[in-house]
Formats: sequence, structure tokens, C-alpha cells
Amino acid sequence: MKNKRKAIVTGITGQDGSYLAEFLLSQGYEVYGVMRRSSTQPFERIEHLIPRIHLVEADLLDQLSLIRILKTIKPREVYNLASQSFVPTSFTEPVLTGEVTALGVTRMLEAVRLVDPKIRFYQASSSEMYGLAPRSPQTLNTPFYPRSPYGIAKLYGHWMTVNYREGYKLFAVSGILFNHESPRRGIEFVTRKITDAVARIKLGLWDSVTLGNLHAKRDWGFAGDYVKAMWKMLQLKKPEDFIVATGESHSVEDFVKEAFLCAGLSWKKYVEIDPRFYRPAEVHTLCGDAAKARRILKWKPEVNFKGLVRLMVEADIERVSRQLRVS
Ligand code: NAP
Ligand code: F7E
Repeated sequence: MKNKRKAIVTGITGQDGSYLAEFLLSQGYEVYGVMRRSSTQPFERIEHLIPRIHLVEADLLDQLSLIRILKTIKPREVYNLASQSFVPTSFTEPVLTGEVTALGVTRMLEAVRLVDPKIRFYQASSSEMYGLAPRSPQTLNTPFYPRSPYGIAKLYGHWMTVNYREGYKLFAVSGILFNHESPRRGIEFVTRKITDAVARIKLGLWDSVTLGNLHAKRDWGFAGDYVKAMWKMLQLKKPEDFIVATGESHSVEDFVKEAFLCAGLSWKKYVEIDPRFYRPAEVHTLCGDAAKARRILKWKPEVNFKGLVRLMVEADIERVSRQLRVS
């Protein structure tokens, strides 16, 4: 029997890790998910995958643990999705964010370079690197101007990936992904915070939700679509960077309106604003130009803005209803 291709996914317990693992399994890969040691079990998003994937313990803070997993697993591809990914936490924990989200990339790249430079490496870069962008939509030529310790850490990881590609000829690519969401999105991110609150309000558990800046605009896509672009990047003949985005931008207020509408509610009665949720420096508008991904990767988003909001609201109503039935 032909050997299965092996892929290592860091950040397996996160939103993208779970969708990417599902996709790689559907492509016939043997999937090794990297998780850090925890006193509780963070398997919420991958419970259904546990019988089909291998879970290995390593930490982006620990160089030797990364070398060890590459030596023992001998993967063809490494997807580096692990990071401290929440922007507000990057303001309160800037040093930790730098250690994981920035230096963690170098540790992973060094492990690849030392153990097997033929491994194909994907780095999860972010539209947050554009920050205060001088123009919209952002392209691969738009200058970076990050506005948070998270964006700055991602920019470092991005340039290290470029540097290892150019300097050591690694097959290392950076996917600059704009915001992508799903029912598996962390509850603290604005989209999921909204859809969870809509479900609780609809089911009579809450009577309001408190948000921050409703005017910020984001290019929101569906995570399940975006992980396919990550894989496609690692199948190319030559390593190159790509933007992955929908090309449409909507405000937080648009998202709120649409989410309440999906539940048959009018949003204004239920939304309160608290400056506690404002950021020391805000990214006002992001909108990505994914023309290169469409052309070379033959990638395009399948779920549009309204479809995304609807699928998140419906999933949260279903989940909260289920919790109510068992309680
Ligand atoms: P996420 O849900 O926050 O998942 C982050 C993952 O990183 C979790 O599995 C987490 O493990 C793990 N992690 C954190 N610190 C670690 C460490 N020291 N060692 C090993 N693992 C560690 O993020 P996501 O939304 O799936 O995003 C995936 C990647 O894409 C991240 O790098 C993110 O910054 C980047 N990105 C995301 C978006 C987006 O819109 N979602 C857009 C652009 C780029 P625990 O479960 O133990 O916390
Ligand atoms: O905020 C505004 C907030 O936290 C979006 C990460 O995956 O995408 C994500 O970063 C906007 C901001 O995501 C609340 O001020 C208003 O303008 O959902 P978010 P993010 O900061 O865009 C990028 C691409 C990544 O790479 C990151 O890892 O929404 N906003 N009110 C709020 N945000 C939150 N979280 N909570 C509020 O109550």
C-alpha cells in the first residue's frame, strides 16, 4: 500500500486547525495535530476527529519539542496555525504574544531547516499586518502598518517566512488571510460573540449584548473555505505568498443587523456600547484583493456574507437550545 502523505498542523485545537484537519483527512493525509499541555482538555472543536488523527504534544515556546516532533513524524507538510490570536490580549500580554506569534514562527522554521529542509511550510499570516492601510482593497503590494502587538508579531513571522524561503531555499509560504469565521470561532471574537448573544436573546436567556466599535469594517469569509487555500499553496511547484479574502467589506454594525434579522429580531433594542471593548489602536477597514489566489490557486470563497451570518446564527440557536434541553 502507498504511504500516506503526513501533515503536521500546529494549533489543531483552534478554529482553523479543526477545519484543516478535516480537509486533509478528506485528501487522504495522515494528520498529526500539535497541542500544548493543558490541565483541562481543549477538544471542543476536534472531538469528532480524535479517532482519525494523531495528537502530539509540543509548544511553540519550546524549540526542542518542535525538533522532536519533526524528527519522529517526518512530515511532508507543516501548517503553522498556532498563535496567541486575540488582538485585545496582545495589548495586555504583548511579550507572550511576541514569544508565541512571532518567535514561535522562527522556532518552527529553524526546526524545519535543521531536521528536513524539504518539508513544505505554511505560515498563518494575517490581514492585521495591513492595519492602518493607506488604500483599499489591500493587495500584495500594499505597505504594512500593523496596529497591535498581534499585528506586529504576525509581520515578524511573515518576514521570517520570506527570509527562510529566500535565504535557505525552504518551501515556505505565507498565506495572508483576512478574517474568517464559523460556528467554531472563539466566543470572544466579535462575530461569534454576536451570534451567541442573538441565540441567547432569541431563547429568552439574555436581554442585551454589549459591544465596542460598531464602525470597524472587516472582510469576513468562512473558515471552511479558507483552509482549502492553505493546502493549495503547499501543492504549487514554487513557493509564493497569497492573499485569501472575499473582496467585500462590512461593518460590525452590518453584521449585528444581519444576525438579529436572521433570528427575526430588530437589533437596536438589544445592543449596548461600552468603551471597555475599544482598542488602544483600532484597525478601521480591511478588504482583501485575492485575485492572485483566484488565478493561480483556482480558489474562491463559496460562502458569502449573508450565508456566513446565517450559518453561524443557526448553529448557535441549535447549540443553545440543545444546552437548554439537557439542563
Ligand atoms: P485560534 O482558534 O485562536 O487557535 C489558536 C491555536 O493556537 C489553538 O489551538 C491554541 O491552543 C494554539 N496555541 C496557542 N499558543 C500555543 C503555543 N504556545 N504552543 C502551541 N499551540 C499554541 O486561531 P484560528 O482562528 O484558528 O487561527 C489560526 C491561525 O491563523 C492563527 O495563527 C491566527 O493568528 C491566524 N489567523 C487567523 C485569522 C482568522 O480570522 N481566524 C485570520 C488570519 C490569520 P489552545 O487551544 O491550547 O489555546
Ligand atoms: O474584532 C470590533 C473590534 O476580535 C473585529 C483575529 O482572528 O482577525 C481577527 O482579529 C472588529 C474590531 O477580530 C467588539 O474593535 C466591536 O475592529 O473579531 P475581532 P480582529 O481583531 O479583526 C484577524 C484577521 C486575525 O488575524 C486575528 O487573529 O470588531 N469589535 N465590538 C469587537 N471585537 C471584539 N472582539 N469584541 C467586541 O465586543
